[in-house]
Amino acid sequence: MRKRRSLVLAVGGAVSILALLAGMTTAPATGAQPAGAQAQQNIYEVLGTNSPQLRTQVANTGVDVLEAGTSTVVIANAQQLATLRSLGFTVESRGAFQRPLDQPGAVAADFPAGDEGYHTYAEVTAELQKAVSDHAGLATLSSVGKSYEGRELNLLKISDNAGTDENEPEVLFTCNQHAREHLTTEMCLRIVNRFTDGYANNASIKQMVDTHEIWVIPNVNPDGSEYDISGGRYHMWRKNRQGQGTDPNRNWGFQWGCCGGSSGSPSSETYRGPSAFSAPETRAVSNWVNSRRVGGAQQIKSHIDFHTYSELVLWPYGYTYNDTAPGMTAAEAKRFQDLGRQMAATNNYTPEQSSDLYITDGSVNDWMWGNHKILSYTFEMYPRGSNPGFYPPDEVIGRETTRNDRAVDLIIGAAG
Ligand code: LU0
Ligand code: CA
Ligand code: CA
Ligand code: CA
Ligand code: ZN
Repeated sequence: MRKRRSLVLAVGGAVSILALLAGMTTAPATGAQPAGAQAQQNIYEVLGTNSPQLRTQVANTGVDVLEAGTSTVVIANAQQLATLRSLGFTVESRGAFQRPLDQPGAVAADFPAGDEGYHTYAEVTAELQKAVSDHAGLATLSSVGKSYEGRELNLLKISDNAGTDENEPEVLFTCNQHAREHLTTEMCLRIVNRFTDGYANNASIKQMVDTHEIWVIPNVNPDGSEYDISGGRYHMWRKNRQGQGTDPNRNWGFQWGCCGGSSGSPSSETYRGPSAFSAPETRAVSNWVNSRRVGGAQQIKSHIDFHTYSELVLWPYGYTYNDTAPGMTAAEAKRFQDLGRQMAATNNYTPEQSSDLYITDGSVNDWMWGNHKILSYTFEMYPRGSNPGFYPPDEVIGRETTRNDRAVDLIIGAAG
């Protein structure tokens, strides 16, 4: 099966996600918000969700899905709870926490105490600048555009003669579409550092860099990730920071909003936005990908979008349960499966089609493949379950990003 799970409340000294959330109740409010402005949120376990169809039903109520498996752990309000029960689900309470309210334009000094090993947006930008200055000719830094709050969406290119657009297969890595999935930003930084620092002394890295153009966007949703760590504690924030927030991974313009895999309600955690690419972040990234179509040929051949958590390798389509669909032949589906399973064999993740989890529409993978025939995967990184969920301690960054080195090499190889 896929994402499992029971909600681990507290396991032998380890910090559970609920303990983290509970910590929010006592932390002082900071920034622009009125002191103490918080919203009560309740966590529930929805039992018996042992099919993708049932999990899709749960997700469609607009709840925040924390884990989807034989039961599904969600944050739900009273109305969503009533809807779930009216649909016939058995729903059990798993406690409450206070979610801090908005801090518009939040800037974080660093991650909450103990997790400073993670990189804030400013720290990421400094790392990228350092990669360029340490490796002249091997890396260039630019931007695909600005976030809703005006942050540059950094774009790092790694190749020999990086300043020149050479005729080499291109590969894209994107991270941090979802605000709270901070380990993914570290994954993109691992890719940057490995292929720049490793170039001089590692023949296989040199070979990959010399024969490809590797693009990395470490923060697709920098407003969200900065907000999530503002005020010295985590906020469990997922979406971007436009209004009540748009889910970037429901805002892409392929079969947008088609199939019950997103919500039209701005308060939903899977709000698709008022139109495809209404989020400045997805609009900017997609425009840049469109611009890589040179002389009628898309230069980017393969792509991984990193998420957390559940240790999965996912491939399109997400909008349909079917393996094949318009734009996805049986042979193409088999290629996705074969490469997906091959990558999963290197990192011990679970490989499956995206919709085996639940239906999504407007996801990045569907757009990359549907519009550009880019071999596009989602990796759901460490951990497998809710402890430690979205907030693993910084001590695991090295182990859990290195874990994907061989899969990263495979997706580069798959570009040609
Ligand atoms: O966007 C999502 O819901 C992803 C899964 C899809 C890529 C199928 N899960 S996440 O939000 O928990 N990262
Ligand atoms: Ca830091
Ligand atoms: Ca080159
Ligand atoms: Ca090129
Ligand atoms: Zn995600």
